Amino acid sequence: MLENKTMTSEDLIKLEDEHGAHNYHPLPVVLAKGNGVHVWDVEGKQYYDFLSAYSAVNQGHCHPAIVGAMTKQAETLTLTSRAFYNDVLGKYEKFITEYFGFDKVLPMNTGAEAVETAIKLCRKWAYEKKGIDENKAQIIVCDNNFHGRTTTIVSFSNDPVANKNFGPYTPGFIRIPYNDLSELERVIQNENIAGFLVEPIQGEAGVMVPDEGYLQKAKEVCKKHGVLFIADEVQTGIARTGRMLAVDHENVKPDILILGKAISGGAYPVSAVLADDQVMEVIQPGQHGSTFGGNPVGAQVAMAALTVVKDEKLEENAENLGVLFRDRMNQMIEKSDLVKLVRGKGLLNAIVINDSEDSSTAWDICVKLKENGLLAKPTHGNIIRFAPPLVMTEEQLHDCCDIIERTIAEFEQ
Ligand code: IF1
Repeated sequence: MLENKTMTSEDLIKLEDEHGAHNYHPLPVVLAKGNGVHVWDVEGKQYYDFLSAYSAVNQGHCHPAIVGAMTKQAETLTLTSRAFYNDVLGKYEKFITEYFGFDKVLPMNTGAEAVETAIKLCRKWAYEKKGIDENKAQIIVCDNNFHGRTTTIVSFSNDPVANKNFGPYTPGFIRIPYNDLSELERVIQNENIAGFLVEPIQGEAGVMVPDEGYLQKAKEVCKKHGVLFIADEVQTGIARTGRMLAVDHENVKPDILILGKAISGGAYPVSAVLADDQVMEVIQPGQHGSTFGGNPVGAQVAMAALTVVKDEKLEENAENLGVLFRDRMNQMIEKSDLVKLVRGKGLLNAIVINDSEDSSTAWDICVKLKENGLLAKPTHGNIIRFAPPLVMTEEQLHDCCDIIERTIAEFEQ
């Protein structure tokens, strides 16, 4: 047996390198512990976490209410499959549908599975309710989308890193520019359009915030043409952008809502697809499912995690700290040649480095940030995403902005 306590970060990185597939290129830090906004590496060094496991840990690391709910349920009943009922799922389904205001939920585990579920649901609805001819349904998606890693989802990505040599690709998707209503209106004329799948803020693309009114108008256009508006809130949901859902900023109710990541506070893989009856009723027994989806541990974890968001007023905190963060960054940018701009909503933000996309500056800054006690990850070459847990205090955020400012200054010379 390998003894963790006798191994250094270097040893553990080497282990992964030798025995794990090389499908990631992590920052060279090996984490061993987390609590709230902080994580600690194997050597005991403390960091602020400014990634939050890609916005899964909005409630902070190892939140006692979430971990408590998880361990209590894990000691009682972990999994029954959906061949039998369990005594938690129904309570969770009532809880989450009331929480988000939909008739029904379809529980899954990962974000990609929930996106797949939404695609299947949309297509089935199109054939059985809208009357599109079999196998003709098309779903509109956006350039630079990120919705997960399955073969169907990467089929409609335009990122060659995500889809090159994974073909043949699943047909049935039409890609249009993000934040472009006239293209949406043009393409939606096609009578075979079943749905419009969109991220309310594009995460992987570099925290691209659309123009105000885009989501509301897009929803109107969909409604006018009998097309389902499908919001992927896997990353933007659960108070991350300063509202429970990013679509709440524009008072939009999606026809299909996709949730993942932070509905479990990062404690356990839980995802969900929500819709009203006229859509969800097209799914009948045997037509879709998952061994783990709707398991009692996940159900308890999600109820606890969503309760924490309300009890601790995380929407409000994300909104307020977001304003403060972008203020501090803008003050820094005024004096900086290296950082071009900051953008985002709530605590989903990014800074753009004044450098070419293929330079290593953003990566080098993240390595330096790590040395200075803050963990963040570059996206698309010259962009650094900043997404701390939403349980951060104002004082901690100022401390973090000081670290970022100091680190950037080291690169300016
Ligand atoms: C990785 C990004 C974040 C997502 C949206 C569905 C999924 C995701 C809008 C799939 C997942 C992840 C996965 C993670 C990197 C990551 C990410 F950089 F790619 F954009 F969050 F910022 N819809 N996002 O963002 O959810 O199946 O992973 O549970 O390592 O690939 P999943």
